[in-house]
Amino acid sequence: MDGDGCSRQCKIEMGFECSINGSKDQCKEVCGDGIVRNLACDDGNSEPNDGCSPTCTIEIGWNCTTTGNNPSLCTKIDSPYLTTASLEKDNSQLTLYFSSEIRASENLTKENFNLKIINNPLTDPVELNWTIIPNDQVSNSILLKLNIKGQLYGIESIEISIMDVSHIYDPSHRFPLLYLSSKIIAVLNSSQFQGQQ
Ligand SMILES: [Ca+2]
Ligand SMILES: [Ca+2]
Repeated sequence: MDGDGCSRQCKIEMGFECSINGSKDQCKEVCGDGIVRNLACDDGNSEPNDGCSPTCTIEIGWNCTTTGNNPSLCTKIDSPYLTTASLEKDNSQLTLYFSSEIRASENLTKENFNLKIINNPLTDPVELNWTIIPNDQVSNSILLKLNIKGQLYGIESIEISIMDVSHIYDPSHRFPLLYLSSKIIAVLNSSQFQGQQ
């Protein structure tokens, strides 16, 4: 049969090498010749840390594609990063969106986030507290429950930054977020009066 290294015509197929073991030919795919048959990748070398390992497996944090009989092309995967944030109409919940799917580790705490209200005209500042809404599922967002005490004038925003990125992972590669985005801003919805409770 074709595709196992030895063709129907008993020729060694491209990308394989065969040796005679007893009465049978044993064929295995060559790793490092730049031709992919069944292996995950083959970049034509036996070097590690370039995306395709010396045993022709795709290395963690990389993505490899192969077209035709060309060597695999591997590119490093960017870790997820914080992109935008949005608020519920009543400012009770803040959703932080990431560039791709993430998973929050159980060690993620509210202290990993720094949230502050900016542009509030009062000298007596509005009090802002938050808790994380737990989610152990893969998702492209993290939800924070907000508790705002004080008067808002409709010109305020929340400035968000992540203090410690090591508790948010790229789920497919188990990498923590590598890149800290700059601070992002979510505009608070106008004329909310909270804090009666
Ligand atoms: Ca090969
Ligand atoms: Ca390699």
